[in-house]
Amino acid sequence: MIILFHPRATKPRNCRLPLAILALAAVLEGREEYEIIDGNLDDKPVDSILSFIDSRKVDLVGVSCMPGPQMVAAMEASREIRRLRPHIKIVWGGYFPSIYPDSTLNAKYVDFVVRGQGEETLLELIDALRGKRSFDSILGLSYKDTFGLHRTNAERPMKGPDSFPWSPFHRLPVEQYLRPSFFGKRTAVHHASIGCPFNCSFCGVHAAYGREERMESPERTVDILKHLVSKYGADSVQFYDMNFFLREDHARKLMDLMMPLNLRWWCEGRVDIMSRYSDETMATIKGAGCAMIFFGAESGSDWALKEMQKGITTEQTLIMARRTRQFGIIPEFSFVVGNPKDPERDTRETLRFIRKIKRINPDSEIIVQHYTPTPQRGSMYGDVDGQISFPDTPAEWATKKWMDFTLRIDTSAPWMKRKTKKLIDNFEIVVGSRWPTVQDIRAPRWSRTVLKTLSAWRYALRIYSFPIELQWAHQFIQLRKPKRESL
Ligand code: B12
Repeated sequence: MIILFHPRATKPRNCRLPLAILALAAVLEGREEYEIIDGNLDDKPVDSILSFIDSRKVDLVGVSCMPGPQMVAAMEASREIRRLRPHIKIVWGGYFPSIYPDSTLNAKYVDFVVRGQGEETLLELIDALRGKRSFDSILGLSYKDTFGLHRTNAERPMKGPDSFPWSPFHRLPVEQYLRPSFFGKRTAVHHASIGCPFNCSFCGVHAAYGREERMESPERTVDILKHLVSKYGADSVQFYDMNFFLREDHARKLMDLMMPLNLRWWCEGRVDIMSRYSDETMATIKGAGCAMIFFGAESGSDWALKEMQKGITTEQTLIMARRTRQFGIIPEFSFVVGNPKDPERDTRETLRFIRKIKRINPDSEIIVQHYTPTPQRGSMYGDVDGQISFPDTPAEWATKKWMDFTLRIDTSAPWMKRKTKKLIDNFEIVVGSRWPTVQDIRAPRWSRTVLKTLSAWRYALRIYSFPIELQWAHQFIQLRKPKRESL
């Protein structure tokens, strides 16, 4: 038997379908005996895993994790399983081990790491554990050999979602994952592509997957959505693809097929791609139920965008601020402020730029985060010319310093002056109070009024320092932070 374990990543009220585990379950279905344990629903996942180990023949525990609190939960559970049942093999997969395979393997409780797309690597690993093939023949696998040395096999070429079977939704209590959100009463999640063809220097997606994106066929996306609507009553959906829109013809086809489903939805897009879409396509996107699009605007400085290899311009961001307003779609613009090249200038220019966006489209949701590098595939140094040396073990990643780094709260980066960091944090609280996010459906109307009133003068006069009254107000009014919301 194989155990697929999804450690806790969110508060139970924010939990969503564990897509990684479902993708792996899809290839095990009908082929292997397996169980899914989701720490977001199960308060004592280790006990559940141990009881399977004690009552069945378990060949492997597969742990999925992304950087952040989920990695900490993965670490604690794996450590405990290793301590109590040392004979059980443990494999980690997902964004954390894919980006940091060596740090992951340095942990005594991890035997294997699956990098990038996991379906075929997992099946081949199971075969190898049964002596049917050798570990060194498995693409995308890192492991410890008999001497304890790390072995890193070549990358596995990626396959499109259509190459794999559908997720076995019936293996989970799907209803419990369809949570109320700004988009609807029962919001589902879906990933209609995999990977990303762009090369943004700070992003973890190509670090984990390489530079490719494979789209699911529009027909299959819509069949899956139909299933979620008819069987489980989904009325809205969040698409988790890095780029939900790549080719305009693909987008048009998908929109036409989605239209009859009457879903309200959210997705991620790029300003360079969408600023080139025709008005007709934009109207079709709106007509198919698009309520909000997340754009990585990243910076208000074109030189910083170039530094990040983002491939967009500030002008394209402004165009999308205008176009989303024209078509009645809420844009969510995310910024990673404090570029290492000149953090002060980047911060100054980006804060000014955000004000400009707000003038063009006051409905824009603004996400302000600190510029946080991710080590890239093949990079000789940790990152940023060796200025950051990344932790060697999951335990070190779990310390407060590195958790703040991962969550983009405080990078403690050598290039960032305290003064600049404070300015970014203060601006974030002022802009977030002046325009409280619409996505917090639990916040009462009065709380928004209080925050708007308290912050109006600061925003108008550009006085961001010492926002003590706002910090105080936020202690009573727990407004969800877009993006970090979800934890
Ligand atoms: C959904 C999502 C979330 C959800 C939670 C998802 C979950 N695990 O429950 C929420 C919103 C909570 C979230 C939060 C965060 N996230 Co997030 N998230 C994503 C997102 C949009 C999609 C992930 C997904 O579902 N993919 C679909 C599945 C099918 O793919 P997959 O996860 O890669 O799984 C495949 C392989 O990795 C592998 N695999 C995975 N697990 C396993 C296990 C085994 C045993 C095996 C063999 C294989 C395997 O096989 C799978 C199938 O091929 C990605 C971006 C993206 N589009 O990928 C960012 C992303 C993973 N998140 C990221 C980040 C940074 C965060 C946060 C730290 C953000 C923040 N500032 O707070 C938090 C921390 C979360 C936590 N609690 O630890 C980064 C990570 C990279 C990095 N630079 O560190 C990403 C890449 C976004 C980005 N571009 O920066 N996130």
